[in-house]
Amino acid sequence: MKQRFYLYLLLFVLCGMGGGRLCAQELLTNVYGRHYVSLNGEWNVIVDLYGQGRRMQVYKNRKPTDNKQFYEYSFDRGLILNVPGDWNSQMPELKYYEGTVWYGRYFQRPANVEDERLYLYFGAVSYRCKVYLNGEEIASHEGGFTPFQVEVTDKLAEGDNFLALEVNNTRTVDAIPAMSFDWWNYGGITRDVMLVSVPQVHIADYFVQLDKYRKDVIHATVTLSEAKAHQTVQILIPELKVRTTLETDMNGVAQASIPVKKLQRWSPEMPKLYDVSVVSDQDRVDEKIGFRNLYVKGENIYLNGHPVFLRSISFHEEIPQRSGRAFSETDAVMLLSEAKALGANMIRLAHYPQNEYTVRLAEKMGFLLWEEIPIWQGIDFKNDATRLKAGNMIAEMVQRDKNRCALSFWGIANETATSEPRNEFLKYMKKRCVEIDSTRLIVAAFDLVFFDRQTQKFEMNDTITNILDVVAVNKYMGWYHDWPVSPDKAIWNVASGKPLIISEFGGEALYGKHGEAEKKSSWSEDYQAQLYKDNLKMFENIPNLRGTSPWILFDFRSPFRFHPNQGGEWNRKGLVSDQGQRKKAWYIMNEYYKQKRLEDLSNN
Ligand code: GCB
Repeated sequence: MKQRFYLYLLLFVLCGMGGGRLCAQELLTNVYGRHYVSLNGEWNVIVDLYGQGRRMQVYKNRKPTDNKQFYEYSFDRGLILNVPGDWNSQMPELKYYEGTVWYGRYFQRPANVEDERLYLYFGAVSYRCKVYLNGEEIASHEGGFTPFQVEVTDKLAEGDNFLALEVNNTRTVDAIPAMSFDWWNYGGITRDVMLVSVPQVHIADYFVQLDKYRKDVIHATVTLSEAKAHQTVQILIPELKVRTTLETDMNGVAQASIPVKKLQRWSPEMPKLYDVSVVSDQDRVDEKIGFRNLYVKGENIYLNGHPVFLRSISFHEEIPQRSGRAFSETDAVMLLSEAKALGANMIRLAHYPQNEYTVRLAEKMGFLLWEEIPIWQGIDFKNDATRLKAGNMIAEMVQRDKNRCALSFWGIANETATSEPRNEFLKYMKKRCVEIDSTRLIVAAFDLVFFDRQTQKFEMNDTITNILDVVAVNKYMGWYHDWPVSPDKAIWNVASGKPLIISEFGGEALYGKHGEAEKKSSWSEDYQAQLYKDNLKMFENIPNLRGTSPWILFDFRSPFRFHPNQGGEWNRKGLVSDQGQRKKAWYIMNEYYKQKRLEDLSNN
């Protein structure tokens, strides 16, 4: 209940800041498990380079009704873009476009939904947008990687309705991420759009998971859309013979701890999922949920009671061959299959929440997940509005994925430097996570580890690590940093007492380029391979190392860097090229992960 109060409070504050404008509303849990009509497909668009569309009221989609009228802006017979999809990869003219694009389409009010409540749901719109229905502004949202919804029950006309979105991806100092970042700034309606229908009094939210430590108790919380007491709600897990009836309190919330026997826990080796149904008087939501225990004790991370080494890998939400943002199940298969082949048991979803197809498929395939919001360098930590926005983003991420047992880490920041405003900001991020879900491990990635000449060790001074369960370090030894001592002598004394993950390391190589293993600027696979060997050697000297995540699985597009000899704006740190070819370093990592897996299996 407390969570909902904070969420409403935040929505109130944010709406107030928007000059009383409308904001998106609290998210329904598991939209894919509801009745919905897809609004994906071809949308008409207007590229609004000079920002004239609002003044011209393009969202009204007016047509001349007499001989004297004309409208200079029109969706008719104009450009077409596919939704979902970024605009940059769909038209050569839009490759670098940063600005506003108007999207418009008609849709029909579905039949037989007179008694239902209807929500427009957007999986992600990059980066900010306003939603207009039949000429009226009904919502706005900021944040390119998290979903939002708006209720339209009383706003839909019979028959045709015109939906317009004003989408803008201009980088600004108060945004998240801010002015520069090392990936492509794709704009557009990049994920599914749905018209979701639910009963009048529906299951707004549920959270079902195994106890953090015990394998014989499942905790369930169900929240109805109305604050109604004494409503019955059922949790059904047929395979476990669970058929538990709960009763709501005066806030419409029902809770129970359900004893279970012979539960098969989810793990990367055996990613077992159960059919779970949440049933109320008027509503029913079905889905697959896995159950596992995950906690930290001392310097170890325990999965189902056994210490685990995280064989992680990162990728951006991008299909390099298509040079565009990933958005479908087919895309998820391609990204995750390569991670599986590498031998990974975890994905660090870089650097923002990725689409639900990826998250759900990863869970099914047996990957633990680290999910973060793009608090990536350069964030304006002193700006209260930025803090509130980031808090909103992190809440949307946690709200969307809290029922995924694969989700192990909420990442609250990447590469930030210590300061009082930064500390307050990150504490607030943690608070927003914990209000919704206090069970996941909280992590942040740091880059300010240095080699102390006196102690002859790698050290880090950042007290914010006290609020984290697990500390992560991005360290590019052999690439951005030269070796101060030989790799076998590079001893670490960082975050002792807690588990440490090397969340990034690596270097650039162009697939097929060989020779000069000593020279960084050779951009050769041989240099990259040697760098990997050296880093793996160093990892033996990190006593609390409990996971590694090389940067990165695939070469990715990034205007952050220009290499004429590398094919332009690419970050070539991939273990796999943009065309899907494995570089030498891939095989080194593959061997390392095979060995780490065997060690874990023999210890358990
Ligand atoms: C980092 C960032 C990552 C970059 C990477 C690089 O530390 O976290 O987003 O892409 O370095 O390649 O420099």
